Amino acid sequence: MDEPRSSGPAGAPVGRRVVLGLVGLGAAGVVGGASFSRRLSDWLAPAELHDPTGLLSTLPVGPAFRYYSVTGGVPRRNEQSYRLRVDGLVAQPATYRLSDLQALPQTTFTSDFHCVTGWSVPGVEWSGVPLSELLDRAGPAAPARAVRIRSFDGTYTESLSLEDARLPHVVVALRMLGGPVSHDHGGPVRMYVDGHYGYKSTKWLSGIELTEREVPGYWERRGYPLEGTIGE
Ligand SMILES: Nc1nc2c(c(=O)[nH]1)N[C@H]1C(S)=C(S)[C@@H](COP(=O)(O)O)O[C@H]1N2
Ligand SMILES: [Mo]
Repeated sequence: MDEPRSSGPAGAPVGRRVVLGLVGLGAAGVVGGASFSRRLSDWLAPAELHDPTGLLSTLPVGPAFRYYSVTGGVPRRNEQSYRLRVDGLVAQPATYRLSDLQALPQTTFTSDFHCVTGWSVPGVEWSGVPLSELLDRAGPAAPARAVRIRSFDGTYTESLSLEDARLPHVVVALRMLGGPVSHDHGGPVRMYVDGHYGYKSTKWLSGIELTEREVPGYWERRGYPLEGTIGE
């Protein structure tokens, strides 16, 4: 890893102790190199880190998520108001409440998160219901080849081939980073599609519709690849 050289927002040099502290928090690999050439405004405060001294928030970079939303405001859904609809080309359409999803088998795993624009967060823990579980319960009809995913932000959509949708680490995520998925991260329920760029992981999940073919999603209509596999 390159030794980062940088200065804080006020021009104060970022000391070696702070840098080593970041490394101690598991930030190695995202601190330094090309990251430091990014504009300060491209980075949010690393709100996901424990930062008892407040020192980290003076750094222009960190292994932190950006909070993305293509819409201005997103309504809040909670235990009472949350619903997930599974329908389309299925034998058994269903509506799940948060408690229904919590009662289903869960899977937990850790993976690196990659946004296609270049930022990554290493070692993120996810838990949720495998999408394959919901698909099995719905019983896809013979012509179904894809899923269309909707968000209760009212705008964002995504799609996956049925094959990708059945991979074990494609989850309807209820937990992320050791707690319930926060509103800003797309809670109470979001998608996490492992092995694919972040745009495939729809936040504020509201609908899963089985379709005959993949319908390009929000970013795909704006030029992102339909497949979205990391490294391709
Ligand atoms: N509903 C919705 N889902 C979304 C997005 C969005 O703008 N709206 N952005 C996508 C992109 S491009 C990325 S990288 C991730 C970012 O997740 P985060 O906001 O939890 O960091 O969410 C994805 N899912
Ligand atoms: Mo992204």
